[in-house]
This record gives sequence, structure tokens and C-alpha cells, in this order.
Amino acid sequence: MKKLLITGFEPFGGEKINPSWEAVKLLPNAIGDFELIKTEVPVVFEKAADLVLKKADEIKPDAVICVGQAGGRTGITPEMVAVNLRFASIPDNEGNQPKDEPCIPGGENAYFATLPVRKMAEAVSSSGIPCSVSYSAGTYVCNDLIYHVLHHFTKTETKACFIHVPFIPEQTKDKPSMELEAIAKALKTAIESI
Ligand code: PCA
Repeated sequence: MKKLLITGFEPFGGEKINPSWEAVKLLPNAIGDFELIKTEVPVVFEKAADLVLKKADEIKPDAVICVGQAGGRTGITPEMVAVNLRFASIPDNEGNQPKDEPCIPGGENAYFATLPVRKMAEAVSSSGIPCSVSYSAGTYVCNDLIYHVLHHFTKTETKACFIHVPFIPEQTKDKPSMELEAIAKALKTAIESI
């Protein structure tokens, strides 16, 4: 079986829950050809990437999918690109708030996802769950994590992407949200389509 390292984040920004980790936890331990190895990561610049790359070193995954919350988005959004920029409008969970710094000094300006995000998005939206490719993962910890992962695995056989997911209903009264079960189902469908 192939190995998929799949990560979700701890809560941040005053939230009590992060739907990314809750949805990852709901996934079965095997999907299609993949055995899933699940890891929760801190919402801290650099530390998130260090932890994921350390885990990847241990298990040597064929694919890495990092999942994060994008509160306010209406659907599941696989990310096409990661940029070499940190700009935090709120502090991370250890109080870091970089303003216009690179993720990796001297690194490429950007990396494209190496998993087939278009195909994944089409599979999920055909299953009836709102989903579309996004062209910006932002400049906060999610972008920082996937930038480091794509940088690390450039020109290797390990493929990676990031998927942002909406709030779940219990997190918000007035913003768009999606049931946790639908988020988990979307992730499963996306993985099946790889
Ligand atoms: N979302 C944030 C960081 C952690 C998370 O779940 C982001 O989009 O950068």
C-alpha cells in the first residue's frame, strides 16, 4: 500500500475547534491505495513545517495532504499554489506575527501543488459537495506549511497539496459553513481521485 501523510491543524484565532483536524480524524485509516497516517499540527510558523517534515522523514510517504480551516469560504478549496511570503494579520499560537517575510529566505517565489488539485476538485464537486480550486492559500501558517513541504519534496516522488475547508456550523452564526461529515466525505473523495 502507498502511504499518505495527512495533517490537520489545532484551533487558532480564539476558536475552540479546528474543522481540519476534526475532519482528518473522521477519515478511515485506508482509502483506495493509500494507508493514512494522521497528524495534528500546531498553528505556529516554522514549527508546523518542522513537525510535518520530521514525520515525513520517519514514514517516507508517497503523498502529503495538509488540511486547514479557511473561515468564511463557502466550499472545499484545494490550493493550486504556495508563495514564499509570511504576512500574519493575527498572531500565531505562540505570538509570532511576521509582516512581509519570506517562508524560506532565497527560496523560489512560489511552488505549484504536485498532487492533481484540479482533478480532486472536480471529483468532489461532482459528488455534490461545493468545491473549487483556489489560487491563494493566504500568507499565514497554512501557506507557510505547504510552501515548506513543496520546497522539501521538489523533484522527488513525494507529491503534496493543501486543502482548505470551511467553518463547521457550531463555529459561526453568520458566516458560511459546512457539516463536518461533508468535509470528511469531500476529503475522502479527493483522496480517491488521486
Ligand atoms: N488555517 C490557517 C492556519 C491554521 C488553519 O487551520 C491558515 O489558513 O493559514
